[in-house]
Amino acid sequence: MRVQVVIIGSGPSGLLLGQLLGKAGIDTVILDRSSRAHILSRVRAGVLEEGTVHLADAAGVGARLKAEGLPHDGFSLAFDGRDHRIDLLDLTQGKRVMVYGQTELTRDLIEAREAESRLMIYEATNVMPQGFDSGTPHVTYEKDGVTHRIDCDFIAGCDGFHGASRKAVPDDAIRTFEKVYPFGWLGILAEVPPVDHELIYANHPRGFALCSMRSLTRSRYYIQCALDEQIEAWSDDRFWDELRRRLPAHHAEAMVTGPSFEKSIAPLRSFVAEPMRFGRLFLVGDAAHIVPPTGAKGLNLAASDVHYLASGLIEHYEDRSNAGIDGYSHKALARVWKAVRFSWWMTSMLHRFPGTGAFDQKIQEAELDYLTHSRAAETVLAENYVGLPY
Ligand code: FAS
Ligand code: PHB
Repeated sequence: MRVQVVIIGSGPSGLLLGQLLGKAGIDTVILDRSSRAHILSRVRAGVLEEGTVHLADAAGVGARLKAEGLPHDGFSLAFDGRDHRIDLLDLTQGKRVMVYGQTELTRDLIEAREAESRLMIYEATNVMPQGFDSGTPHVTYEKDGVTHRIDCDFIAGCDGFHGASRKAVPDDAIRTFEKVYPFGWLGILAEVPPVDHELIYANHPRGFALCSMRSLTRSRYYIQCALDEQIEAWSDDRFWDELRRRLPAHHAEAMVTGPSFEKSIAPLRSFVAEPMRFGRLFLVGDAAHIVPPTGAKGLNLAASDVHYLASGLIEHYEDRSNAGIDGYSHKALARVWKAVRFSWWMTSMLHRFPGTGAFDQKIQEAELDYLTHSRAAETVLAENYVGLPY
């Protein structure tokens, strides 16, 4: 088989890229090691930047997002028993974010690809990008006991942090930067109305908490937890009690609790691989970078990577110009590092770090105090949260 672009990974990166290239008449195949059902069972991000919404529109999946997504004009910081609202709309002269689950966006993208009869190969094992630094880029994989080969012009490694694409790059050709945080997030989903109409990011001596949502009847909550926490040790009652202890009293009293139907622990890390291009192989999204979810940037960075790469590949085929693909890594990394900084800053400001000394704790409190008394400080937070320009 031969296609113009092989996409490894059927998460938001791979699916968005596949749609944008397909709309431009570029033929692709998407390979994923997981099943369709498993991909659609994953619960991850919840906040989309306007750029991501525009990209979803261009990919032909904007309708349900706009009908069911929740536009949010602001969010609150909660600490010292009180709230402080960050008015995104005012501080950014009209920008906002859209609350819409990554699971739903993934479903919309898969269904759009299927409706356009574009090739998807699930449960492909031992997927290997090859020949990307020579003249014969191709991908091999196994399915039903048979080894297959797909020849192509380009390979998009959209296979996430644990994927095969980044690992296929020779060690001397890639440089990585990493920071692992000494805590994780324990998250639940429950069919209960959210505690507030906007998100609440809480800094509390017992640890960070986040009140988010998927709809007006489905809530998404997180609490900071130790890295060695076991899900089995967290009953719903224990979770709800801990979450309420970390929120100001008026939120704790108003909270509607109920049975969770999803409960998971995610570790937090910052990670960047440079460069993001190796000959005919491009790394996209989590395959190239990871951010702690505090700044709601992971999925949105995947979207801007896709925007840069899709534009470059379309320019290659339509205008016979390689300027876009040659500039992909530099352009993507410039935006990635600013989002990595913001996500690190939000995480540092809102979490309680084990072993933090009295001085560092006072610095964190001063950071929050400065934010609540300076429009300039709020504006910096707001413009990063809604997403820096592409
Ligand atoms: P993904 O990891 O989503 O997709 C990669 C795909 O590649 C998967 O379908 C996988 O099955 C496939 N794959 C992997 N290895 C393969 C191989 N060897 N061969 C073939 N296929 C392979 N971001 C936020 O903004 N907010 C959040 O709250 C948030 N929470 C998260 C929680 C968790 C547990 C995780 C892991 C991430 C979270 N993220 C969050 C980040 C997340 O949303 C990512 O940024 C987003 O999924 C990135 O999309 P992709 O780059 O497509 O990678
Ligand atoms: C979510 O709803 O899952 C979510 C929202 C905002 C974040 C992280 C996660 O910063």
